[in-house]
Amino acid sequence: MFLVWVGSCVKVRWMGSAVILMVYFDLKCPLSIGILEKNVFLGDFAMNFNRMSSLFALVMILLLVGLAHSAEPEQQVAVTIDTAQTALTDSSAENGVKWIKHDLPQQAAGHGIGAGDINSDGRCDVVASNGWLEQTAKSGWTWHQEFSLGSASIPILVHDVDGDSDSDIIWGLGHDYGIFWLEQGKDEDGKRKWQKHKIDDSWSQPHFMLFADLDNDGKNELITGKRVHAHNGNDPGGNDPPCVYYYSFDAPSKKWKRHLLHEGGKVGFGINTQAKDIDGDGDIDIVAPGKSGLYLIENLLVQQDI
Ligand SMILES: [Ca+2]
Ligand SMILES: [Ca+2]
Ligand SMILES: [Ca+2]
Ligand SMILES: [Ca+2]
Repeated sequence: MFLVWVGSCVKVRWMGSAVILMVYFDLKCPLSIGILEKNVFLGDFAMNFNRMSSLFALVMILLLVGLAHSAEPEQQVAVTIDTAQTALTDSSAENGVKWIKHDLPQQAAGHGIGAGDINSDGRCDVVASNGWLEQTAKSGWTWHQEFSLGSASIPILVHDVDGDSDSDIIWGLGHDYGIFWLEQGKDEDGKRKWQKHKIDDSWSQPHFMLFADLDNDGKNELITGKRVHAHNGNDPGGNDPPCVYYYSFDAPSKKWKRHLLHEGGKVGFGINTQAKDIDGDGDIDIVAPGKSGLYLIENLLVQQDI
């Protein structure tokens, strides 16, 4: 396709993604409106000047360009970079909070990230898809390539699942089926080893998960849900109905029990679900934003007038 630009092209949100809306001429049609996403041409809406008056065509152009410019701008936080001190200043924070940049080893780069004290030395470590970064006493990092989680959720959770005082790992496959946990243990030589257990692989795209005590028993439950259209429907099970569940762990049997929070509707997870007592009645509720909308899942455990 041969393109000649005749107006501005603008960045807008469309179907949950950032796209470029452009007005152009091509050889087949004098005037077209097209959509471009990450260098991939998605389609166009052609108009023929021969069948329209010039005045009407001009009005259409102005309306479309005006609509594009009035689209909601992406929220931006201004960040200035002080290269001499490798410090970042967040202008949205009061009193000018400064962030000092620390480079982490590249082995930790990939899909999925989490943090927690893996080796119980009191220092927080970083967990990645293919291993974990041990924070050393001198603020350095040592890479341990001890497992392979796949395209893991964000976050990967570090938690002592079985209550034996060492940290285990919980994650979901953010773009496939499956929620799992890695049990930490030791082999005959005292060397750390990991054993993989399945929690649930009956639904796909558990891209985000969190802990909260939903039943007020003093122990946190694992809460997660389907990230609706995590890859715009192209992941395995990507067009299956949304769902939200929480899971409780029974230590003697080492089994997880699934509890239903939502099925059969539109409520799913995005990438930043929160668990808070929104209505102040003494139980934890869930606020779930995502591509299918923004939802409050109200906990009815405690029902009292407030
Ligand atoms: Ca540690
Ligand atoms: Ca453990
Ligand atoms: Ca609980
Ligand atoms: Ca509540």
